[in-house]
Amino acid sequence: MKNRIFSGVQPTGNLHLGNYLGAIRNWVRLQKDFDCIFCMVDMHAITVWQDPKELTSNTRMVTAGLLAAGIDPRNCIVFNQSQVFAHAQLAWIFNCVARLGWLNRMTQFKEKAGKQRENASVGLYAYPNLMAADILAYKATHVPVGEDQKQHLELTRDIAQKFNNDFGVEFFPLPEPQILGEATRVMSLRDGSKKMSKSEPSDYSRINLTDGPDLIADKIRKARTDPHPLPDSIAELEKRPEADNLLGIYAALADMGREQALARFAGAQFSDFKAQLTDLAVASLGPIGEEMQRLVRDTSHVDKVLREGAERANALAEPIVRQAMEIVGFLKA
Ligand code: AQP
Repeated sequence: MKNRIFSGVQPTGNLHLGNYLGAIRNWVRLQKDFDCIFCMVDMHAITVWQDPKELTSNTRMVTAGLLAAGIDPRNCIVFNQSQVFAHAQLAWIFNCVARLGWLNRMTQFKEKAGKQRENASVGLYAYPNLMAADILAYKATHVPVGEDQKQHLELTRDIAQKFNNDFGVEFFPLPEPQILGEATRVMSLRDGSKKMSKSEPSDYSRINLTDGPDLIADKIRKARTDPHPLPDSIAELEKRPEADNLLGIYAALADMGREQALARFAGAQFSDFKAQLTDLAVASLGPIGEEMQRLVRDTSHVDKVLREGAERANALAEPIVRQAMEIVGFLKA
């Protein structure tokens, strides 16, 4: 049996370069060697307010992004989370397995709730338990994600371990994170200390997969940098977050190591480097963006992919979650 991958993306806005380099491009490469399940996690999305119409259209758009990037729904399962009830059922069990102390350590909740902690939804706090359920409902063994999700993956392993210990079973596997490539944490183009994110108000903080060449060029031109030429050592680069971010993006898009990219641009002015980065970004993302726009207009195709994916996902998850319910001691009707 091939190892099984589960990974998800929130339909909270347009896909950006961080989602692509940190996650989706790796998924495309892994689909040959693993059984893959890719999920539009709409139940995670509503942990912060989503306009219902936008949630529907974003779910289609994010699905279109996966397909345009090269995810093949004939080989992989592609679906939206809310269509498969097993996720919510298992999440409730995990709400009762995970400890408050564990969730209190989650940095994503702290960042997203910010100073409005008392006003954050209960769902935002319990988000990592639902994520554990997403993965373990399929007994997935590997989870390709960006660096930002590493802590949630560790929590998933803790939950699986505690469930197995509490009930004296070897039921859930402890899934391995796969954090791959040179751009595991792509930062905002406006602030090298913040990650590139769909929900950041400034569109100029990110490159969206649907941005055309002129907009990509403008965003890269206006990306924050410092006045010095690019350095010649990684140690120097790491002291300059914005330069480090742009060079990391270049290396990832060119499929080369950071050292190799730095050797190419050591001593270069940002204007020259940015022009080459723009050409590379346009060449890499342009075809994906165009295909995405085409698929977004073909809603019946996208909906069919999601419907068929949900049926296949349900067939895998339902028996696993049913067994978990029996282990817990829930009486079968
Ligand atoms: N900046 C990033 N760099 C590298 N990887 C990233 N990912 C997200 N941002 C970056 C990875 O993309 C996958 C899908 O992420 P998500 O949409 O489920 O959630 P997120 O991490 O909360 O992404 P956003 O874009 O920041 O969304 P909002 O603004 O709604 O919170 C994950 O594998 C993630 O690691």
